[in-house]
Amino acid sequence: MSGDLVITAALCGAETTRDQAPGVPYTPAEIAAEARRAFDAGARMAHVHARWDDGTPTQDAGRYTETVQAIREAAPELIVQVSTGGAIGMTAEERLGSLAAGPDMATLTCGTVNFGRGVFENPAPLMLEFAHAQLAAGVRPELEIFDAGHLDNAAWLAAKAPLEAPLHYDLVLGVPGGIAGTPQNVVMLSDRLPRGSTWSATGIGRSFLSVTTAALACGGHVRCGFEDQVEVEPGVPAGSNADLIERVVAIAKLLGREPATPGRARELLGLT
Ligand code: KMH
Ligand code: ZN
Repeated sequence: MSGDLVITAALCGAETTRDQAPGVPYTPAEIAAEARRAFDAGARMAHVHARWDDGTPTQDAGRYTETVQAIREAAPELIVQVSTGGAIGMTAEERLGSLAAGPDMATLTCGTVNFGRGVFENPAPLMLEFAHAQLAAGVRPELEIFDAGHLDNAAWLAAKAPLEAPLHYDLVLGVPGGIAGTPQNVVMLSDRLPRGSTWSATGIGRSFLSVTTAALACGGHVRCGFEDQVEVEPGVPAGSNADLIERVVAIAKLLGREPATPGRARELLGLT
């Protein structure tokens, strides 16, 4: 029987460095190899950030295209979702560079949020601009929710832009500055989503276990990877994204859930 779980591998992010985890991939070839390992471990979607060879984050269209092509060659069945969040301080125009890579999906953050010592800026006009850019590119959005009020912003956006319901959301909990990574918050946020929505949850850092377990128990999907966690247990860095994905698969199994086939994952996320 096919499972109903879509695990997203957030392969490198924009902020995680090799000082934190030596296995963080930077180049297109490294990111593609990690994508393959992630797929083999049970991931069905890759959340992609591009980096230059020295690890500097970039939204450069050419670098993204190279990275996405390498992923598609290494793991053709993986759903490819690019970031339009980029890194703190990037302009809106810069951030939209990733759409040129021809992804299946792209992130769309539903509001401004403190982000560690910085501010991740997503004012209303930017949200609308990004929604229209994604519609024009034929890319399905994933609405990123970093705080409870972002759900209200998402509802505002869905009323202003012709986004096709049901929409897919990622609840990101545990960012310093955003909503705390607790099981109660997973229940509260997922309960507030419009009926019929699909959703995943991401527990940043050590909120991983409680957020992941709550999401799995509530019928949600899960995102994990070097962008979100660097340790498989306190003090032990993951060697690969696959280590983090295997942990989700193990918890899921205990809760009677298993990864969807690649085709089922596309159906579940409205990509067919
Ligand atoms: N790097 C963060 C500031 C996304 O990918 O859409 C934003 C981020 C969200 O990673
Ligand atoms: Zn990201």
